[in-house]
Amino acid sequence: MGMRFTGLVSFLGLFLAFATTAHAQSLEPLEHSHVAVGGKQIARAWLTNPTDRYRHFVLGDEYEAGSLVVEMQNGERHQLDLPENLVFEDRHVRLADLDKDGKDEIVVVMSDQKQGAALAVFEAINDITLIAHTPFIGTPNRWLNPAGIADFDGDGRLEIALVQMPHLVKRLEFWRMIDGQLARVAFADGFSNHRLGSRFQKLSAIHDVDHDGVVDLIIPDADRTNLLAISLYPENRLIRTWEFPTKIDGDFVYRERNNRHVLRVRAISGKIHVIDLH
Ligand SMILES: [Ca+2]
Ligand SMILES: [Ca+2]
Ligand SMILES: [Ca+2]
Repeated sequence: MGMRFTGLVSFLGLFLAFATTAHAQSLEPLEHSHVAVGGKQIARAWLTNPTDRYRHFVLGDEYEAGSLVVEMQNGERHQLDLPENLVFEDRHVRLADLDKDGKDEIVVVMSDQKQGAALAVFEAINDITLIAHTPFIGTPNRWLNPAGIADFDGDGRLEIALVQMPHLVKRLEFWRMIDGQLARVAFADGFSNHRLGSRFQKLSAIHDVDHDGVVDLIIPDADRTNLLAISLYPENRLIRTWEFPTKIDGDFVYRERNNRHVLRVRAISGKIHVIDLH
């Protein structure tokens, strides 16, 4: 497995690097997608070039993105066009310095026609290059939804939280870049951060719920009727539960107000619940 995975990464990296040439195609952000704004070498990054070649449509629109565009702080733009077997099954790109080299990496869900989704990490310096990805799920039309990037265990390195198959398996996983590879460092079943067919992917928030100096992940349980706070420090555990009268739906809004943090969580009824996190 290890060798096969390593070989795949190398091959894919080569292919994708080769595909990043200048293009005259539209660079407009994908409809219903979000442009990421960076403070390091990347100014902005977004998904573009809608395609219906991967007929899963888990995010409610009958397209996915075929390309990724990165605008650097110096004004240069790079575009990466995926090969026909792949799409970006995502409406967000996330910028984070996963390897602590002072430059942001790009974190995005990439799906294969035959193997379903993986979480991919791209480098953008003079070009866009795939540097790591989680193993593809292995079956078409199986998806994962990222849940947040933060130092969840207080070791100074970032972890990426994601839910594998949020409509089926509902497994929360934490991954970290170690020696250029993504390694899974923790997982637990019983979580979901997406409703099938919904455009909303941000059913999660990052906050130090128990005030121990290490941030925790706030995320719904498997049927989205309880909101849970999960801590990886000093051990993996559930630290708080908020019960909801109906299913949780819609992007969470996290705000600081008068030195207090509040989380606005929408129920599927449309009612907004305001949680005071202190
Ligand atoms: Ca970096
Ligand atoms: Ca960490
Ligand atoms: Ca904490």
